[in-house]
Amino acid sequence: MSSSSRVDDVDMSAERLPPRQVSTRKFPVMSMAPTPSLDTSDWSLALRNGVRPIKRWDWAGFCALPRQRIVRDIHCVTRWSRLDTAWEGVALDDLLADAGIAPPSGFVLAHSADGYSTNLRIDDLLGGRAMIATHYDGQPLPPDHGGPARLLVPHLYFWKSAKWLTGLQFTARDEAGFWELRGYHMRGDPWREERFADDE
Ligand SMILES: Nc1nc2c(c(=O)[nH]1)N[C@H]1C(S)=C(S)[C@@H](COP(=O)(O)O)O[C@H]1N2
Ligand SMILES: [Mo]
Repeated sequence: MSSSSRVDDVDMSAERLPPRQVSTRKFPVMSMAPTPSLDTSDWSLALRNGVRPIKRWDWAGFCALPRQRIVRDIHCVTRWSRLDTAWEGVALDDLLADAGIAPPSGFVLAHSADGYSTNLRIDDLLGGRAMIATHYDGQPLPPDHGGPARLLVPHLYFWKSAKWLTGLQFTARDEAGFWELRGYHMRGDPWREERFADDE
């Protein structure tokens, strides 16, 4: 027997992992508070510019928007990554198009039903880079993972993907959210290892 490795022995996942991440087949639940119980009958998503309301979608209105399916790798700052996760939802591009607006500022604060928030640059949300996901792996998103709807910004560390999304607020400046106020990075690019505020 030859000891040379065959192509299918090579772990192709290595080059898909950002620095110091480890691949897992599990899907851990990471929450700062208990899972809120949300019913789609009283669910809504509010889009605001500062304090000014722009548009609000109820569940039926939100589900009528164009939908996308994507497969992406996700990376948690606690060092686990999960490859090839399959999601379905509404691209932020399509949400803003439905609101009939161009972004009034360069920054967004995402707000969640559990009091969580996280900040994002608008260019990290557009161009097909982010969605509001309602389905995971072909099934409605389980409550522990943010159902009925969560933000999904897979090219940034997973804390940026706010679960139980209830609002998106344009802000004039880049305003820190829950973890960013507690020392985490304002942007959170895993390929640049932007974990903490003082990582370049
Ligand atoms: N509303 C809300 N969103 C949240 C969190 C949270 O505590 N509340 N945790 C964040 C963190 S730190 C991570 S790693 C991911 C975890 O998502 P998961 O539980 O589906 O793995 O959700 C992010 N979004
Ligand atoms: Mo996290």
